[in-house]
Amino acid sequence: MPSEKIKRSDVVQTAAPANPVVAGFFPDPSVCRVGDDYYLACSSFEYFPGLPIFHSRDLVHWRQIGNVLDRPSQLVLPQSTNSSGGIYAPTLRHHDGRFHLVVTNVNGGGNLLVTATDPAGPWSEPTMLPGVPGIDPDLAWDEDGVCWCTVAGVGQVRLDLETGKVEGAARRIWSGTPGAKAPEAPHLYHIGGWWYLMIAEGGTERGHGVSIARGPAPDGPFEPCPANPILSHRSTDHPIQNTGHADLVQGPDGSWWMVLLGVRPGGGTPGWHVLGRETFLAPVSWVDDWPVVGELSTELPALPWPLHPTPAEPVRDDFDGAELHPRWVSLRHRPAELCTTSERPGWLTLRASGGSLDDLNVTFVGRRQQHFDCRVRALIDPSEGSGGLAVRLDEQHHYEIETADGAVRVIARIGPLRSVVAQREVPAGPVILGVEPQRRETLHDSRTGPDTVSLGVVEPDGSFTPLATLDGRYLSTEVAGGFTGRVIGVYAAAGTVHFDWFDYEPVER
Ligand code: 6LW
Repeated sequence: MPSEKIKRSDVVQTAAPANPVVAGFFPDPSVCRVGDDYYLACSSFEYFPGLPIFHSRDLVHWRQIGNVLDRPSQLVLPQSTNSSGGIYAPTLRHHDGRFHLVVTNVNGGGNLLVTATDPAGPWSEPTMLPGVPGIDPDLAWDEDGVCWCTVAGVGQVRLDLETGKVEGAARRIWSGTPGAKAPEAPHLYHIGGWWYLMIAEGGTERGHGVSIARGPAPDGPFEPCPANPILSHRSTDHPIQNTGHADLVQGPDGSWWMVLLGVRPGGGTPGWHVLGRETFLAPVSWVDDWPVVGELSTELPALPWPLHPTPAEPVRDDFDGAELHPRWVSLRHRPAELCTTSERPGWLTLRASGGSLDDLNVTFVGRRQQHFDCRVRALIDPSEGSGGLAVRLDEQHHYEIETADGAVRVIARIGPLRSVVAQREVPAGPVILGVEPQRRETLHDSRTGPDTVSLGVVEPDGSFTPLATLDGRYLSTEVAGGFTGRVIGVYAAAGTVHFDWFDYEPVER
């Protein structure tokens, strides 16, 4: 078939199973197993819809089946919600025939519970849990059906799931390893004859780790594992760093596994990670009734059960359907009047609300950057306004290429500084804009950044002309701070802009 006849939406991305099992900014994984099926949910912070949820049959191939909080009635992220605020770490469990998810909205009412019979949705309206203090709530049920809710710190309450009320005051059940900061992300499990309390500690940066304690009852008393932390990559040169915030699950053959967050820093010193905190998988064995975490590497061990590859993702989103794929996220909300595929069929129409990506209320819709090297393109019709294609970390850290009135310009916002770094004229009419992050393979010296980000236009002959190639470190978590990662997407800066399609294609090097 001649290549011009191949529809871009038929071109697919294939991925061999490898760690991370869910690449890009998908942190704080919580996992549960129901028969042969596995489900996993991650944090989403200031983005709407919230709480991406994935399905797998083999623990290594995961496909996003929806978002748990996908209706404005379930998820209120006030305009004042700061980047890396909003929706923090969830716990996903299946109990009595229903999926239960507890999570914290740090900017919108604290802890909440939602339930569903189908994890792809719809999920219930939230039950607010005003008596549950702090962040990182966990759920576990004992033999009498009592629900124990454990939170960062590490405190615990008994919870009535019908009313959302707690019984008694929160009780401190463990403080983690003496001297280690931030005991958080607790998960409580009844395995064999013990109740295990697993936590993250050391902070979610390079010192991050996983520790565990066990006791005879869900409320303790707990004795710490002599081998704590049972997982940490602190002080190592391991390519996966910041490892922690874990959850346990059994494989199809009864073996034990851990999902956890980690990052892949690049560049020289101190190392910068640009894809956010990602979800990894590690094997677990048991010695003397304590879990021992096996090799965590970018290669996965051979699995003794059949693999179920997920359908490959098309490179192109052509905006032909009424709904956007669940991978698309907006900032804080997505009002239909500002973001719609029904105004011009086959196109995504965005109407400006804020003036630029510096604004909390900018109209932006994007997807996570999931590969170090990728090629992103979008066809924009700017005849009724201005807008473009952006790589976003937060309001203070973003690069974009924007078009209006027969011109394109590249804008860089780094901390308090904003600059137009390149501009050029283009023929009037629709323009194909492009962004290409590229990992640096060679370190010139100890200060070399992790990657470069080229922003430019596609010429009528199909070639890509970069207008600027910028250091990617400024769009890294080590520079910007916070808990998220890069999101690449389209936005409106003024008036109304229309996008015919958006391509995201990993580049093999
Ligand atoms: C989350 C905490 C953490 O609540 O980071 O790495 C926080 N662990 O448990 C935000 O993701």
